[in-house]
Amino acid sequence: MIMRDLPFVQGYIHMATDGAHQGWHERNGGNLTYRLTPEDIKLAKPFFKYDKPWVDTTVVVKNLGNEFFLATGTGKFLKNIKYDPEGNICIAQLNEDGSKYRIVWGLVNGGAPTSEFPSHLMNHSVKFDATGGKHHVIYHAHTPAVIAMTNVLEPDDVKWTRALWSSMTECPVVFPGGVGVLPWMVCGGREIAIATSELMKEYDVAIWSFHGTFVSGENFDLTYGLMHCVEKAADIYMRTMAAGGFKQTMQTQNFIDIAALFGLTLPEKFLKD
Ligand code: 2HA
Ligand code: ZN
Repeated sequence: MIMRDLPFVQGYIHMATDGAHQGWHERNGGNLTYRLTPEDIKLAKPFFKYDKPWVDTTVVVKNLGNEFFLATGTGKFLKNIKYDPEGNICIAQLNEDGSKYRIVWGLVNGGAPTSEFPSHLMNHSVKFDATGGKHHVIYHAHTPAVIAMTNVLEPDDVKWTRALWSSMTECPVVFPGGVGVLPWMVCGGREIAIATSELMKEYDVAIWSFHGTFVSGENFDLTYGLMHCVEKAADIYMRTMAAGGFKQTMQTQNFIDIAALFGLTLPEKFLKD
């Protein structure tokens, strides 16, 4: 068996490929990170090499000390991962206090983890605490309908959550916590990492105005499905706007009924008329 055959690497490759087919990853747009389980580490360890230098993470994520992450390489195209995983993705190990990382596998032609690695790490850190270690996947995509929607709807968590929930009945079931929205910020840096991780304390979805979407989830399927659901709802919203706007839509009572049927708790702030 080689590294690319391991189940978690296969899951990663499938997700990146599916996202590319959706049109969410033009050029080197978007990135995906996965925190390895103890079982993954056991399988992958024989392939690790410890000859690369430690590099500053620019953010300190103490609760992730010694964890391993499978990550997209910076500048790499997600569509190419399936043809050459070793050249386009890497596994990075964090040091004891979560302030540095080193590449232990992959990026065989050189390179570094995604430019959004600080945001990914901070999101992993927040979600690790919030879910008791259940969440393993952080995914960033350049989702066209969501980006278009940031041109027409102000960055307000309540307005966005209601707009998306109202666009498709499944939405409150798939993201009962709602979505958080950031105004435009410089990408790739510490500030946007901190702002996104603040939203991730409350939500599994963070929208970056004029840029794209960040989501967090337990595994590849659920995280991809969340991204897909948010993007589809945004697409329906934009189609409706293009067709002359909403003539009728879902009401607060409809959400309350869905919550009762599915045993969900929907935050009060999204249930005001
Ligand atoms: O990886 O998507 O936000 C390229 C990006 C930066
Ligand atoms: Zn991006």
